[in-house]
Amino acid sequence: VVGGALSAVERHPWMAAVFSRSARGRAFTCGGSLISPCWVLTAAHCFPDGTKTSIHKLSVFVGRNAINETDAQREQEFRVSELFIHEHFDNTDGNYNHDIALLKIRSPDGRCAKESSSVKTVCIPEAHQSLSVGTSCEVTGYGREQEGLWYYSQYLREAKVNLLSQDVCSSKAYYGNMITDNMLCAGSPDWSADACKGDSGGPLVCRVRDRVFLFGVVSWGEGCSRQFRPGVYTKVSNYYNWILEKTGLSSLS
Ligand code: 4AZ
Repeated sequence: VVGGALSAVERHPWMAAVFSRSARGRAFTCGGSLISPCWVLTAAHCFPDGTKTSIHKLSVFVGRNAINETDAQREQEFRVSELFIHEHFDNTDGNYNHDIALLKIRSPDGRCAKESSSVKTVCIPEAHQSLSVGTSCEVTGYGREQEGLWYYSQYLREAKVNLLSQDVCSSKAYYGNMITDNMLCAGSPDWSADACKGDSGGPLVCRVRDRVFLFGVVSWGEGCSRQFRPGVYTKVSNYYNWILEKTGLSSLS
């Protein structure tokens, strides 16, 4: 996150961190959001091997403030028992269309996430619900604090960004025809705040009548905090029924 502030997982208790085990140990891979005790929503592009991804190499933490420090008091660790990548995820145009995936999580003793002050689920907006242009939302993540840095943030950070209209975001001065109806754009008016590398998969949340909803999944952008290059997010409300179908849950709000 660029141009934001230090957060605290208690402020965004649905925040999940996805790690993947490699020859060189455990590597932070992506952010995610806890949408029900057993399910984390993230981005499809976090899994470049697609459906061939070895789920046994994945682990998911919730309730964690730092990516490189354990916090036994707060955190809960899980393995992944199922991975659903959206069937129509497509990057042939370089724009990550349908950039959404679900992880089913389970602890070594077969449990799902347990609610606490640092671990809670986030609401999913109803199918095709949209908010008005200019709505202030928040993006969180452990990603870079500046585009040019080579390292991620050590601690969870948050920034306020405003929703942009589809027309503006797909105008020539912005992203043109890269923006599909499955995406939404958000940025700060002075381009000072944005998601950045390492924030992918993580939440863009907006408060509606005192409840917090997951409206976006960090997906892509040209660089970070560049003028006329807002952050692009997967439009979660388009996937309400897809999420119900894959999780088998009967409601999400
Ligand atoms: C990335 O590479 C990335 N400024 C994520 C978000 C944005 C840019 C890049 C948005 O993961």
